[in-house]
Amino acid sequence: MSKILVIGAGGQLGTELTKALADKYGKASVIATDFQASMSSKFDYCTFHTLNVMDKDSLASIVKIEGVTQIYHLAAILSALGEKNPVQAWDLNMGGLLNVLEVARDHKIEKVFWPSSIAVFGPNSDKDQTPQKAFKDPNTVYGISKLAGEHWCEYYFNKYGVDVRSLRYPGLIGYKSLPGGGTTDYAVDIYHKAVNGQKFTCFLSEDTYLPMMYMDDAIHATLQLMEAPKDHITIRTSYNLAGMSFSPKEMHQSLLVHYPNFEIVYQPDFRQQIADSWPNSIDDSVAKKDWKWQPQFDLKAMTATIVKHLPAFFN
Ligand code: AKB
Repeated sequence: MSKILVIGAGGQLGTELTKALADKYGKASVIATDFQASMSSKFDYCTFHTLNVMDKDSLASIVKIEGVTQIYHLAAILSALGEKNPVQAWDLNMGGLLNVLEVARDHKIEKVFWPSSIAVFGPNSDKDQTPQKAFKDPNTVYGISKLAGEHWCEYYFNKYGVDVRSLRYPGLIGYKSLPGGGTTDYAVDIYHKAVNGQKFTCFLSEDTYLPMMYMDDAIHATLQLMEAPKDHITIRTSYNLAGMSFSPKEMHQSLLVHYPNFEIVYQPDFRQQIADSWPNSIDDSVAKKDWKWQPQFDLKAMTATIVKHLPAFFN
């Protein structure tokens, strides 16, 4: 039986991915971990340990005691928060990944998943339909750590045979947990304001296009990548992944269909510069070819789903 360790399970992606793994492989197969002990309340359906990924000995000990065979390492400091604490972001994003790769190598872990991001691209990358192998000059600490991390993943695969797989997620949008510290997170907060009848102040300008993805698509892509036969995986850095692209103005329009009085004001801040350095849209044809990836949600479908479920979820 597989034993799947999720690191950073209490975060935005971890909350939903851990549940999806338990549904797919069985509750007894999943071990959730988070550095905050209070997150245990989210995981009454599976084993939970408090774990700081910077503590390599504790990580190795959980892997040994639980007989872990796969690791999903999701803990990271995102782009906007990273710019406020650059050294801390680098330490966690790089140090955490290296601990996971070393433990995976020592304990002969079968598969590792690690998320990269569209943040690996920079101001001089192609803006539209950014190709898999586009020039990359990230200008955030988060983006630099993700680009370096991608090369570490490829290195551990080539040198030690660690089967690490990775996706360059666009901005992820879900309603089951709150995001923390990202530049794309306006697209999560906006739903909470609309549903609660409040005005939304957007920290990006109205025409800022960014690649985004509904959480269900991100979960499907992750499970699909991890299930793909090893010889189908041709990218050992990280796969481009696309769902949809839109601007805050288009998002406002999609919400006006459900909340005709919903108001938005624009007050761009330091996150505008981060967003301006990222692509408008992504070419994910290599993922489509290698493991038959296909997104299901566009902006209209995502908005209809979220406004239907969010009120009940948070009340
Ligand atoms: C962020 O905005 O920092 C993240 C990302 C695109 O990786 N959501």
